[in-house]
Amino acid sequence: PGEVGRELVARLEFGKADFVLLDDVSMDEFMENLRIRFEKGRIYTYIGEVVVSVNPYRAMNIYGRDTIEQYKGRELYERPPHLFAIADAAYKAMKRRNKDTCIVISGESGAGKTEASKYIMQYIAAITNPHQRAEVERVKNMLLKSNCVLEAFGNAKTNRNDNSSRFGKYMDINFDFKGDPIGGHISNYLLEKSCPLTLLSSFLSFQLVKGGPESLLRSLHIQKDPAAYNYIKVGGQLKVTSTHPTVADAMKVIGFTGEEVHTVYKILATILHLVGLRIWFYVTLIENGNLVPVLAELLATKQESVEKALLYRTVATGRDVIDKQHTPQEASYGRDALAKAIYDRLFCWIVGCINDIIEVKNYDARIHGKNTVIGVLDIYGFEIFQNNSFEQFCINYCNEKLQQLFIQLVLKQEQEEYQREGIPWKHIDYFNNQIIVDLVEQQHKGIFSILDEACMNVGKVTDELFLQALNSKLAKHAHYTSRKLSPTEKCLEFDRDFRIRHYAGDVTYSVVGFIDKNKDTLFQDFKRLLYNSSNPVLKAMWPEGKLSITEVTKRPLTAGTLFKTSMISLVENLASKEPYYVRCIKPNDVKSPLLFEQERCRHQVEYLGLLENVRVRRAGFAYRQTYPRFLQRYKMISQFTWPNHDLPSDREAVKRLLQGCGFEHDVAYGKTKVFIRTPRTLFTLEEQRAEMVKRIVLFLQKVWRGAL
Ligand code: AOV
Ligand code: MG
Repeated sequence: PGEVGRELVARLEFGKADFVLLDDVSMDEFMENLRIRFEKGRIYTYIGEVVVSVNPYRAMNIYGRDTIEQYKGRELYERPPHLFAIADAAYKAMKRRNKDTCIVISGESGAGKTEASKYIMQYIAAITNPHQRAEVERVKNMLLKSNCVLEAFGNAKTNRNDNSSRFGKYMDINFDFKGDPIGGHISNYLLEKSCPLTLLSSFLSFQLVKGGPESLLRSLHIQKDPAAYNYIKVGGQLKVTSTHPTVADAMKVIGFTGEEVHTVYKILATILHLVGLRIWFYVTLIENGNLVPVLAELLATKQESVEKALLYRTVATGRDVIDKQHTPQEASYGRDALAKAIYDRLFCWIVGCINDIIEVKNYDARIHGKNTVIGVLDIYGFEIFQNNSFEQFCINYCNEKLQQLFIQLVLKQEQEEYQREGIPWKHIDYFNNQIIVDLVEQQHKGIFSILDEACMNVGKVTDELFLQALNSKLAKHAHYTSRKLSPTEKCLEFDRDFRIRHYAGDVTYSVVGFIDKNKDTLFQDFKRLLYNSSNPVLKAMWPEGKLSITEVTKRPLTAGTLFKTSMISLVENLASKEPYYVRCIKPNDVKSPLLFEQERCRHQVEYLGLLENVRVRRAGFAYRQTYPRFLQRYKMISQFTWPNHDLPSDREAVKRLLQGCGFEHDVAYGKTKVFIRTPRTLFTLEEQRAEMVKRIVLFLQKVWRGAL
């Protein structure tokens, strides 16, 4: 009775730690449990091995050293649900079974993905390298510090999140045979270039305008008064976000040279000045020409070259090469494109440097040693803004891909396996978003292809023509509509709107800017300008500036196609690993630690497919193994199977073994595999095995001594 009483109290107080334990799998019960746990400060709950996390919007005292110790080496169900448990599970699987694993963190913008990824990294760093090997410590330190640098350059304040990731990050951590981290690799996806201003306003104003020493500011020609840069005002004021104040220090610790850090400052200052550079509206002339020498100095090039690159482009006509003057509009476009491109190159260069620093150095480990990987994916979440453009389109497509992966791995594969194995199974319905993925990425018929086609048209290319093409090709698609196709709909207010019914909700996109952003043109003259800089760091960022005008012929791949390709390979990579999932939920839109907005949360639970996840999980089995391997591990716990069995098949032997242990009610026998429903059964088997192994060892030791 004591046990039952405690259990009951715990239940009433904190809700159920695993949604699988709900009495009735309904949306209402699910939400009730989620709410109770959130209100009691239990922000993590399981669905089997999936962690559901609700952003607490307050500091939680659950990430300290003592908590880490509690989770280290434990099985998933032995402790209350936690990110650390999932990190430990991924780590154990990697170490014990020599498998690459990955942790996929998903959820909408502001749901807590980036924070979760950092806690996971911290946990892995804390539990490894018990012998304090210096090289491993170095690698760990680099991996942790790199986060702070990347965030400083790649995060920004948005309406949805004060510290929103504007780039996707996938980080592989490599482990040696001892299970210690020996290196890593970061892949970054689409930095949102269109708003370097937002990024800069946070970074620059904080780092330079406010905090920088006088001499540094002077050398960069930056004025101390932020008002001088009110053109980078975003959302009304120069915003200081949670940018780390010691980015430069962190960069130096990671291994950037003083020279490199200083170049980074110069590049940031260049962008700041470029954005402030004005072109006259009617003539192609620079209005505030005093900035030209400043730019030339910062970029280590000649004044004339800067001016020329801004106002002219070199074109090859037959055998002649001539300088053609831009129109004022072209010049303004070029200037903006340059500012964006410089920022993008800078970011990629920083990622590249970090990768050089953290890559697995030890040649032996790389080539011969057992080298397994844990990947951690933290990407930008699904987002809907007032005005959604190409970037939101890419970001939301990325989230569709990840949802598809989740469906493939958690819902679909699971059910297919039961069918294959001939285990009685009642199919569980779920919404499969493949249709939306296809709408976006399909060859020829998908939106990216239609966009590329529009961009390739010779003659006048406009966003409107692109929209026309969409309308004519996708008119019948259930997840696509537009102003033209449904003129009466309220949310399709403008002629240039089209709407996609995403798995997570309807998003109206404005087609304005799609063509430009997809083409992502940067006049070759700028590339040459920067390649010819006498600053070696800057030069290294622009290798293709080496080509002369007559050598540049190939049309570069479009931004959309590049993004699509990178997403497809990301998902392939993730699918090749053993995945662990963290599903983040945002409790409210006002960053309150107290508010659990029922409808908002319910919507997320719905589109994340969590209820279906519970159903599949509940009807399903936690553990499965082929008969021979199962026997290999557990045959010593039964007299019928140890040391060998004389039954007609391994399947029969496993059956006999499990009957003997009294687990008959908790298992099912497939064609090639045995399925075990609850993890507890497996723990019991493991315990019995450990006990037998101990006895066998003792016995052998006796025999051995006797023989001596
Ligand atoms: P995101 O990564 O999911 O959004 P973040 O991880 O940046 O969201 O979380 C947003 C904010 O919520 C953080 O800045 C914290 O203030 C708070 N928060 C999140 N998780 C926790 C936690 N475990 N404990 C305390 N506070 C937390 V985006 O990057 O926008 O998709 O593109
Ligand atoms: Mg983030």
